[in-house]
Amino acid sequence: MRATIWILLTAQLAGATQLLNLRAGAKRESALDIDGTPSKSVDQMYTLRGGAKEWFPEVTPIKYEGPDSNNLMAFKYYNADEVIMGKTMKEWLRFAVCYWHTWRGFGADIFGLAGTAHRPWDGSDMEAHLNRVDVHFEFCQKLGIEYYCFHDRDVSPECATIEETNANFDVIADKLAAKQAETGIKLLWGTCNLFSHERFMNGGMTNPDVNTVCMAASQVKKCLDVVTRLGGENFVFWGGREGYFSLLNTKYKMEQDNRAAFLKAAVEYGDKIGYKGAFLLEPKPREPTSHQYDFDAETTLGFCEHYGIIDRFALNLEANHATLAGHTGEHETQAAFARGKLGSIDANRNEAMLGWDTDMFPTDPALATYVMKCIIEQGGLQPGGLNFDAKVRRESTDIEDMFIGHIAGMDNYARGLRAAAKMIEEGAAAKLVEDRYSTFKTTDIGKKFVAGKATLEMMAAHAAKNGEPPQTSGKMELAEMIFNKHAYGTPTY
Ligand code: XLS
Ligand code: CA
Ligand code: CA
Repeated sequence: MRATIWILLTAQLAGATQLLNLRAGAKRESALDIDGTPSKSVDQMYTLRGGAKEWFPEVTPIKYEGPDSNNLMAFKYYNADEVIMGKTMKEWLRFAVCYWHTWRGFGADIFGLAGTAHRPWDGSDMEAHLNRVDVHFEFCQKLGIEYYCFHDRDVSPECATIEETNANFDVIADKLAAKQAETGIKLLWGTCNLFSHERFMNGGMTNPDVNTVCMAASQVKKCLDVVTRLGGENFVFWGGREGYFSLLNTKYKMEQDNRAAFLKAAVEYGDKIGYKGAFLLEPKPREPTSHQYDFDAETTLGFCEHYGIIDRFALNLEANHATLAGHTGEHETQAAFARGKLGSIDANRNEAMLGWDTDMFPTDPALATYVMKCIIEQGGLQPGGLNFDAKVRRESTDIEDMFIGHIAGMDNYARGLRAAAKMIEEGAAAKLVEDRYSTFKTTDIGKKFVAGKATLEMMAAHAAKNGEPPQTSGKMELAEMIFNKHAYGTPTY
């Protein structure tokens, strides 16, 4: 059975490589600069040599060329070492490439399970897994991205026994460690896939069968070992199947209790083995379950507070999950920021006309500006970062598109950083908000109220004495005008 699959895969791989070479020829003319002149680097990159030492031989490291550049394969706003408000851009932004969409995604959707993308690094045997490590680090290096993120099962296969699975994970970890040392690229976070295997159809941490909960525990234990070994700066829990489809077969409270017990056990184990990173929970309201327990930022923080684990967890937020919850990415960022729990960002965006998780590259200047404003105000995102949990559209089948998606996302956030810094330096936006709440600072009753010392009688007496307050404009259009001036302003800075 395995041998047959392997033969099929090999044949498919050979076919895919050929196909790419064919596409190579066909696509040459389309590799143009914005102004229509042929771009040498884009043109040449189609000559892919799958399996050769260099996977993207014609792509030279992407450079900053400034806002006036017409080169598609250059940064217009991201200038890694430029200092903005006391930190370099790369320190503020801490970009990461995600392993799952980038190397294991193939353009599948629910109406096209076979996908559309044929990559020379596809394959499911150990050789393919090891090859992908090379592909990955070369890609990160060429983009100048210094971090990456993975699920255990993205980097390493699930085998017949736990022993075999873990042994293979160690082999991959050896290579990841060697490549990290060679390139200086670091692990932003690791996580466990507790949702794809059929054993997790009823959940991982919240499975109704304790034997399956233990399978999840075994996976988390191993992944924590590997992430610790690789110096991972965060460990993420995203509970894709930690929720329910039907309340009629679900012990709601017990599942929440179990999840808290599981998370406590994971933190304890991390402490025991000397894991130094942060623990993050990633909210998402639904999909694949109809209700996921970590619904949104507030719900997740409430859960942590209720179970006494709030000091050990922060949030990893994703814009597309925010919109699924009926919020905006801005709202979720602010909700976490306000509680001092803005841990890391999965930088993507949703498609407004669709109701599911589209994980598109983050190209919205307003969202990037708002997120970067919060990040600047909290003095940075470290140990978190901006992870591109994003995939090229299933129609974007060229390898070039993977570079372009990342370049566009990086430039958008770099532009957001520049815009947010200007807005903060200018001060008009902050002044508008400060003025709006000024009575809490300028009146005795306001100061007492903020200090928690105003009784209801005191406040009623104040109202009786003061009478009707003057009408004060909320200045919403002005706030938007100031914000847009920066977020969408002429990009000359
Ligand atoms: C899925 C999530 C997932 C997490 C990591 O919707 O975004 O990819 O980021 O498990
Ligand atoms: Ca995510
Ligand atoms: Ca997602």
